[in-house]
Amino acid sequence: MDENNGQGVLDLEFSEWIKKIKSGSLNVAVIGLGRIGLPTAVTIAQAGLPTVGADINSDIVKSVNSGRLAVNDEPGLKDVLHKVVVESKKLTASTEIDTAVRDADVVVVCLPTPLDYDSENTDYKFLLDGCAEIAKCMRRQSLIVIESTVGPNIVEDKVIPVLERHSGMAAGRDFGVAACPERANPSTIMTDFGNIPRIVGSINQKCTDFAVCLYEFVFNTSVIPVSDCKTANAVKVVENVFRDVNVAFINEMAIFCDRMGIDVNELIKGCNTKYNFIPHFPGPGVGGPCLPVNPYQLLDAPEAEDILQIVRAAREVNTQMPSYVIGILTDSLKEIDKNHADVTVGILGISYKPNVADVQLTPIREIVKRLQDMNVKGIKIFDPFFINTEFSGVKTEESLELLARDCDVLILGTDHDEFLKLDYKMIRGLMRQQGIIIDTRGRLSYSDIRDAGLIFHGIGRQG
Ligand code: SAJ
Repeated sequence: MDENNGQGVLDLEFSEWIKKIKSGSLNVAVIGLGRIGLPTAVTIAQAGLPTVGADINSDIVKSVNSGRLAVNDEPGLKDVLHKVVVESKKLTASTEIDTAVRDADVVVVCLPTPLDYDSENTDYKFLLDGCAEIAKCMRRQSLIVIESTVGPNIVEDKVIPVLERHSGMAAGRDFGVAACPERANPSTIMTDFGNIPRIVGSINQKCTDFAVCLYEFVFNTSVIPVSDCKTANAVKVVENVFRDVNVAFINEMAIFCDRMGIDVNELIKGCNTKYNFIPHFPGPGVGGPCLPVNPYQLLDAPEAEDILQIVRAAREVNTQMPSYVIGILTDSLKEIDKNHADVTVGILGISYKPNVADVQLTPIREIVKRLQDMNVKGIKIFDPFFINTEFSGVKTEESLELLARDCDVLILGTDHDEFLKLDYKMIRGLMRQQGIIIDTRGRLSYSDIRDAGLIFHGIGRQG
């Protein structure tokens, strides 16, 4: 008999649910201890709830159970992990899903939903296989919360059927399902948890009420209930697709500026004097775990089949930006009467966005691949977050100076803070004659580069 006299938590009255949470006797499982899952499990345990995390990666499980981080790249996570594992002992981890789920009142699912780039479909295998395992051992009247980012149709059309088929139970009658998609950003997750509101939808009012109460208690942030799972999941993907579309818009405006002889930075600055303009900035393409993936999660839905042209067009624009950068390089070589085979190209920055060590779907990978296909004489890379590693078959340099030495062209791929104030005279001295700098991020000073005797090009930039 469990402490609820054989009842499951969803049999409880709301007042009993609150009591169970506040007394720290609500058992929680977190399935998937990756970028989001581990900070989520740690935060739930930090709120005093006994939490068991599960991950197929035994190294992650081992490091969690020792209170150590395998990779310490999330500010604020390390200390809290140690506290909840070693001191309060509220968090343990296992490689077995049933060890985590069998005593759990709530199961939070943080499994990856990566994009299969060739088919442009999201790969839901990890999520659905994980849910099948959960279904086999989940408790009657437990609450399953999907945090993984999925298309708006996925929980209702795929996840719930898998949970029902492998448990022999009926959603709503025998167990609850809610969606609370993660909204934290890599490198600021632990602060985002308390600052960014959460959106919760579920299959019935009781599950919504219970999930809202749990997330408000654990994450100490505002939790917005919506009508159902599909609405919650639509909010998450649409807020990022909005960003992808806006980036595509400004990328296309930058290309138009190149043809018009308008400086896109001046254009954006002018537009931004209007209260309802939301500034976005041109770049070499769109990377990261979210923006290049979320549009396809919308487009995957059968209901999207003959519509969402703007979403599709935005993806077209953003995925062709690496080619546009290569075009700028090709045109600039004509100015110095050189061709690809004569030049060594240096890449400044490979992360998908500034000041993070993250190359997930970075557009710079496509730029390096295009340079390799063009058989340029040499390719060099420097990124302060990736010293002495290898990226797309290229060993990264230890310093900016080693990168610039004997380069003909430098391409700014990522606007890390340390690239924003470069000593262009020093760089010119290291580069070969008539050095070219291509700024794909619109962040470098045209005049400083020109004054140092270097050729400058950018996306939509005019001197
Ligand atoms: N990008 C541009 N121009 C822009 C904005 C972004 O080219 O004006 C590019 C970036 O260089 C990057 C990609 O788009 O390659 C994505 O940039 P991002 O700032 O959206 O960074 P992400 O992928 O880390 O997005 C996450 C999202 N958060 C979640 O999904 C939970 C996004 O909603 C946030 O707005 C973003 O973090 C953030 O603001 O940090």
